[in-house]
Amino acid sequence: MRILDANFNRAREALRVMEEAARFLLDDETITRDIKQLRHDLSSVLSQRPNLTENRDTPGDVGTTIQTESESQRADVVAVVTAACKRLSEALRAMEEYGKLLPKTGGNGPGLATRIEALRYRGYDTEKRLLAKLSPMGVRQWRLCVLLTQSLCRDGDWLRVAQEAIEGGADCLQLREKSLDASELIARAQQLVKLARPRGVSVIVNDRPDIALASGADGVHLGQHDLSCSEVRGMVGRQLIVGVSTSNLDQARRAKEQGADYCGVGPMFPTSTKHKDVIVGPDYLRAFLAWGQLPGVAIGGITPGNVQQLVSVGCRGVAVSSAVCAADDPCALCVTLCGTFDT
Ligand code: TZP
Ligand code: MG
Repeated sequence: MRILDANFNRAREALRVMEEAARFLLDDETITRDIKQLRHDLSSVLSQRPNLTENRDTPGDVGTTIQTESESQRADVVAVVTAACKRLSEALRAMEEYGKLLPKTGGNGPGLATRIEALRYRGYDTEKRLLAKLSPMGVRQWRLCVLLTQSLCRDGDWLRVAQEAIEGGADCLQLREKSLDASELIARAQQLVKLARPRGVSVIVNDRPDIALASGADGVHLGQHDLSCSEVRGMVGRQLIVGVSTSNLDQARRAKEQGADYCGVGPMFPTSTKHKDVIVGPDYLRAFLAWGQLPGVAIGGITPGNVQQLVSVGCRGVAVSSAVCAADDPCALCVTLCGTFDT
């Protein structure tokens, strides 16, 4: 009974930690409601055992003072929630196994072990949904992000460039259009999501968190003169990857403080795609990599002819627009760019 009591508390506490994430970090009503229901169903299974606390002996519990290093520190909220999910499944499993020793009570319904087992499966499902939503799949180091702008594409065929970029190894596509109506932007973002998602390629929308959310894209990219990263985090929580363009370490540090997931690092080389007064060049990339606190993609005027200069200072990913969009063969160009990282 002490084991059941301890694990009942453990499971309930784990569910609380999970519920707070769904409620306050994700603002997700459905997952919050499901976790709350799980907590109530757990209590109702245990209500058949009203004498559960009778044998409780916290002062005599030899386990209360044993702590491991990893329990006292967590890297981020995802680690906190992951630990809570693990605690839940362990606690339910312990209750299920020891519950098998109990004589059945309360009629012909399933016994305690069987009912706890059903809760454990619901717990796994909830864990999966919660963690999937909490850590957007794309917070990773991309190798090649292709910025898609129709006016730069040969024959204006931006979707063909997107397809070829994926074929050529791009692992991220950014929709970058400065003068389209919202309805057209959403339609394009949706087309990109449909194309990219099954292939594990991320979709980022430039400037517009609203379009990113509405289209089901993975994230939004912000410049220094757009909505700030904190403002966007305030609006979207962890539902989107948020990236920020930076040209120096102060901007990178601020982006990190404000909750950015990655930085654009540039401009590396002169570019006609966007007006830039200062070319910060590979020196800033070197400093950014030495700082090392966020994933970054180098950007600005990158071509197969100069990408090696970046790789040789340790560059792990690039964002490229005109060189890919305007190429005769965007697929081959992407293959060449990606290939530089393998040498
Ligand atoms: N931000 C910094 S440089 C740049 C942006 C959007 C332009 C990237 O385009 P290109 O054509 O690869 O230079
Ligand atoms: Mg912008």
